[in-house]
Amino acid sequence: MFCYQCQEAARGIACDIRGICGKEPEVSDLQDMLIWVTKGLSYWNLKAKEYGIKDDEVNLFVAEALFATITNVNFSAKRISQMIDKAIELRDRIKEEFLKAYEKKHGKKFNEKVPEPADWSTPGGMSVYELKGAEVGVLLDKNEDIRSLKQFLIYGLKGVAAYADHAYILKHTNDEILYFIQKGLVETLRNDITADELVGLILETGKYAVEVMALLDKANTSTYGHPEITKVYTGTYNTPAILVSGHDLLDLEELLKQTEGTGIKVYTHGEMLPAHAYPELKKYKHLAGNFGNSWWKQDKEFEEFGGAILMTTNCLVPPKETYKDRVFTTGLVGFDGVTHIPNRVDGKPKDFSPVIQKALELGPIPERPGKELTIGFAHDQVSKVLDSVLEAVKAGKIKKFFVMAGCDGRHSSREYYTEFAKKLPNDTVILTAGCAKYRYNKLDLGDIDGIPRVLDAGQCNDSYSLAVTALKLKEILGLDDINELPIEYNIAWYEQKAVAVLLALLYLGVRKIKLGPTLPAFLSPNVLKVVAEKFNISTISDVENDIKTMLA
Ligand code: SF4
Ligand code: SF3
Repeated sequence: MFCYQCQEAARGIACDIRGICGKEPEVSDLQDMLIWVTKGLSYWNLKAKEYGIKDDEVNLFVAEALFATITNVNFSAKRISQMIDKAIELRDRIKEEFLKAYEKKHGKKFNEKVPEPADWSTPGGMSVYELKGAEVGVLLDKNEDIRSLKQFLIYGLKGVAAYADHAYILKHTNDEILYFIQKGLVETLRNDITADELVGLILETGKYAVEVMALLDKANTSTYGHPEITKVYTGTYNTPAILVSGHDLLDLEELLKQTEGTGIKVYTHGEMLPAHAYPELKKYKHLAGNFGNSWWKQDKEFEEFGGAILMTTNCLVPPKETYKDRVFTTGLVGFDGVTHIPNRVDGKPKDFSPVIQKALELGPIPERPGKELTIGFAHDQVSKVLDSVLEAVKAGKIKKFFVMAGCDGRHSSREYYTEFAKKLPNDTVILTAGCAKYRYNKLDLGDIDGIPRVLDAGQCNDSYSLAVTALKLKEILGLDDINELPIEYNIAWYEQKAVAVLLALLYLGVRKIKLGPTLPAFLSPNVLKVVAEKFNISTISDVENDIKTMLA
C-alpha cells in the first residue's frame, strides 16, 4: 500500500504499512484498483457520450466509487471488491454500446489503442484485484511532480464526487459535473500529460467544486428548508437512543420517521449536528440533541453513548469490539463485521428496523446534563441579519472575520485551533463549517451586539454558504476583490472533501489562505512551491504570531 491522501499520512509522508486511519493494506490496494478500473469505465463512458449515449447508472457509479475511497468511508475489502466487479461489468456494458454505435456510424470497427484499465480483464476475484491494485496505485507515476499533481487532481475530484453523490440522493444532479469528474480521471491515464495541463485541471476542479456545493445547498434547502438559528442541547435523556453520524440528511429523515412513537430519541454526532437547524428535520420532537464531538473521538464517545449508532458517511473510526455490535453502516460506508443497512430499492425508504430494534433492546441510556450550542448560520439566515453585521463592522465593533472551516483530526497539533479561537480579540467573529468547529464551538466566546462570535454555517459543504456571504459582503461594500474584505482564512483540513473546498476557495479568488495543521503530504516540494507562490497559501506557525500577522 501507499496512501498519502489525508492530513494524517504516516510521518507526514505516506502510510505504507497500515493506515493511521486503520485502513488495512489489502483494502488500500483494492481502493487503488477501484480507482484504476473506474478510470477505464470513464474512458468508455466519455467515448459513448460523443455518440449520444448516456448511462445514468455509470455516471452515478463513478461518483460513488470515488466517494467510497475517501478517508474513513469504507474499510471493507469485500465491499470494495464488489464495487470493482461492478465497475468492470458497467465498463464492458458501456464499451459494447459504444463499439456498436461507432461501427454503425463509420461502417468499420473501432481499432484505436486504449489505455490498460479500459480493457484489463482476467478471471478476477479479490486476490487478483489486490495484486493489480498494488501495481497501479499512486506510485505508478515515476515523476514525483506529475504524480503529485495527478493525485491532487484525483483527491479534489473525490471531494466533488462525494458532494455530487449527496446531492443525487436528494434527487439533484448535474451531468456536467459528473462528466468533468470522468474527464479528470481519464486525463490522469495519460503519460504525456504536462504539469501545466494538470494545474489547469486542478483549477477547473475548483470551479466544479463551487458548482457541486451550490447544487448540494439547493438539494438540502429545497428539501428541508433554509437552516434557521437554532439552539441544540448537548445532553442526553433517559430513554432508548440512536446516535446518527456522517453527512446524509435523508438517512436521518427516514430514521426520524421510522422512530416516531417508539420512545426512542435520536441524537446527532459530528457532521450531523447541522441537521438540527433545518425546519423539516427540527420539527421532529424526538430529534433530541447533539452528543459528543468530532469523528475522531467516536471510539470513546460511541462506547460511552450506550445506544445504537448509525454511520451514514465519513468519518468512521474502526469500531472497537466493545461497541461494534451496536454500530450500523449505510450508504457507501462499510466495515467488515458491522451490520450494513442496504440501499433504497425502487425509491422506497431504507429499512432501519435493525437499528431501531437494537436501540430498543439496549434500553434507556443514561441521562447526562449538557449545554446548548447555537447553530444555523447558513447564507439565507445570515442574509437576514446582514444589516446588523454590517452596522457592527461600520461601528468598528467587528474588526475582522476569521473563516476557520474544514475538518478536525486526532493530532494534538490541532489544539492550535482551540488556542487560536480563544486568543482572537473580542472584536473578531469566527465563520465556521465542517467538523473543525468542535475545536472551539463549546468555548463560550460570547457575542457582539447579539451576533455570536462563532457563526456556524453547517457541514463542510456549507463552506459554500460562507463563500456566498463573502461575495454578498463584497457586493454591498462595492469592493473589486474578495481579498479586500476584512476576512482571513485559517482552514483546517483532513480528508478529500476539504481538498475540494480548498480548490473552490481558490477558484473564487481567495488568496492568503492558511492551511493546517500541516500541508498535504501529496504536494511534492516543487508543486508546493508553485501552490504557495501562485495562491499565497502557507501553513500555520504559532498562535500569537499567526493572529498578529492576520490582524495586521
Ligand atoms: Fe494514511 Fe490517511 Fe491514507 Fe488512511 S487515508 S491510509 S491515514 S494517508
Ligand atoms: Fe469531518 Fe470527516 Fe472532514 Fe465534513 S467528518 S468535515 S473530517
